[in-house]
Order: sequence, then C-alpha cells, then structure tokens
Amino acid sequence: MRKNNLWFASLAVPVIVAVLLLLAGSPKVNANNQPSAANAEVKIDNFSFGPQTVKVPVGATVTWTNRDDIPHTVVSTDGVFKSKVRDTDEKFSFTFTKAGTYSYYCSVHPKMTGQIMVQ
Ligand SMILES: [Cu+2]
Repeated sequence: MRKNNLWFASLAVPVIVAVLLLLAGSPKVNANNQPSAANAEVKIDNFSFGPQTVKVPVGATVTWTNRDDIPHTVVSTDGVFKSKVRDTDEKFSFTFTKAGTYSYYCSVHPKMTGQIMVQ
C-alpha cells in the first residue's frame, strides 16, 4: 500500500503542475484579446454625449466623435484630459490607465456632461 501511494504521488504531482500551468495560461489569451475589444466610442450629437456614462476596463481607449454640426470639446473635470475644439466628424481619443470615475464636459457648452467609469 505504501509503495502504491508513493508511486501515485510521484505521478500526481507533475500532472497537477501541468494542469495548473494550463489553467494559468488560458486567461492570458483572453487578457491579450481584451484591450481592443474593450475600447469604447462616444458620439457627440445634438448637444449631448452618448452614451453619457461609459464603463471600460483599465487600459481601454475611449474615442469621441463629433457628429454635431457645431464645434465641441471634451474636457476632464479633474484636468486628466482636454481635447482641442472638435469640428464636425473630428475625433478625440484618450487611454485610461488608472481605475476611477472621470467626469467631463464640453467647455463651449458646459451643460454637456458625461462620465467614463474605468474598472
Ligand atoms: Cu459643446
């Protein structure tokens, strides 16, 4: 019995290690695929940001596109990012590297507000 147990243990340890390595390896594939798929678009139209609240993972890039026929800006309330004046069909992108809630507004029309939640 004792010999059998030792034999089993000597076989089981490498098998368990191999399974753990496989399990540890598979999430990396998902993590590599995630950033591009997790990027988000915000449309500026009719004096509003849509969607007004966007949730993205850390590392995601958010791109705002001005679909209005009026110039707008995208300015972080806390000074984290600030676009130039964006005319029709012009874009602004920012990559969020830290978790948090980022409120922003249009400096030309301060009643236009939105937020990016980075998790
Ligand atoms: Cu505006």
